[in-house]
Parts: sequence; structure tokens; C-alpha cells
Amino acid sequence: LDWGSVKGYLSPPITNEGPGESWLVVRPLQIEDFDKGYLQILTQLTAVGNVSRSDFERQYWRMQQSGGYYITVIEDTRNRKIIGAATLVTEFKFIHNCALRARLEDVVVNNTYRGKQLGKLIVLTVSLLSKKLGCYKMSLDCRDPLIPFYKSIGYKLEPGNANSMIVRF
Ligand code: 16G
Repeated sequence: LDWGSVKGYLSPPITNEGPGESWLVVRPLQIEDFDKGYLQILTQLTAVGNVSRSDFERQYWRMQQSGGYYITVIEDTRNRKIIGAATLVTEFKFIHNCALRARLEDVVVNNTYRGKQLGKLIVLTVSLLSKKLGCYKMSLDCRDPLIPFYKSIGYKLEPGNANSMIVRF
């Protein structure tokens, strides 16, 4: 990934290949991450429910078959635990000359690993990946307290166009 354009957002200037500590690895989600606490870390974001290993595998392969899912994780290789995650989901469009659009989902960093810029690192990693895939924009929903965090890495509220609406089923 070309980190040149986002260098200013990270100080010290870490990347997915050099996340700051030699024991941290940034990589795509694997089936084995079921045993490395991927679902446990998601509980810091919202309710995960009772997901068995076979539920997890079925959903993982559905995502692979569907295509367009890029779940990225940070592993602490000292204890083989997933300590951060973010999902990039892409969507085919007819508009903008049959463009690809990106959404940022399920961003979480273990709260005992704060202060290492890992949230910024994982979001910038998937953002640069979406750019590399040719997406024309990437968007996200977040709670109010996280607005400054996303602003600090280049995301903007679009005036007149920043409303997130919802229907829950
Ligand atoms: C946040 C997340 C979203 C996640 C949702 C879960 C980001 C950028 N946004 O909006 O991806 O799915 O929370 O909340 O990570 P919910 O359980 O209320 O749907």
C-alpha cells in the first residue's frame, strides 16, 4: 500500500508492514482467528451473540464466495490474540461509470492496546486498500465521540449530506 499520501496522520510513521512493534502483524482475517479471539474483540463494539465455530466458518466462506469483503486484523503474535480489526466492504454500482464504493465496518481495537495508533493504522490500512481497489469513496457510521478520531485521519462530515438514517428489524 502507498502510505505516502497519509504519512502526516501517523507520528511515528507506522505502516501495515511495520506496525510499530515487531510482534504485531496486520493481515487478512483467517478461519483460525476464531480461536484467537476475533469474536471476543468484536464484543467491545456491540452484541456478538452465540456464534459457534461452524457458524463462524459458514459465514466466513459466504463472505469469500460473495467477494468484496476485506476483513483486516492486527494480531499480537506473542500470545496469538487478535487485538484490532476493521472490515472493508465493497459494493458494485451502475453510477459513476459502474463504480465500486467502499464502506468501513466493525472497527475495534482492544482497549488495553490504546495509545499505539493502532486504530488509525487499521482504518488507514483498509482505506488505502479501498483506494487501491479503485473505490470512488468510502463511508462509515459512528457514534458522536468518534467523530474527532475519524476527522484526524481525513474523514469528513459532508455538509448537507451527512445524515445517517436507519430502520432496525
Ligand atoms: C458502528 C460500526 C459499525 C457496526 C455498528 C454496530 C464502524 C465504523 N462502525 O456503527 O460497523 O456494525 O457500530 O452497532 O466501525 P449496532 O450493533 O448498533 O449495529
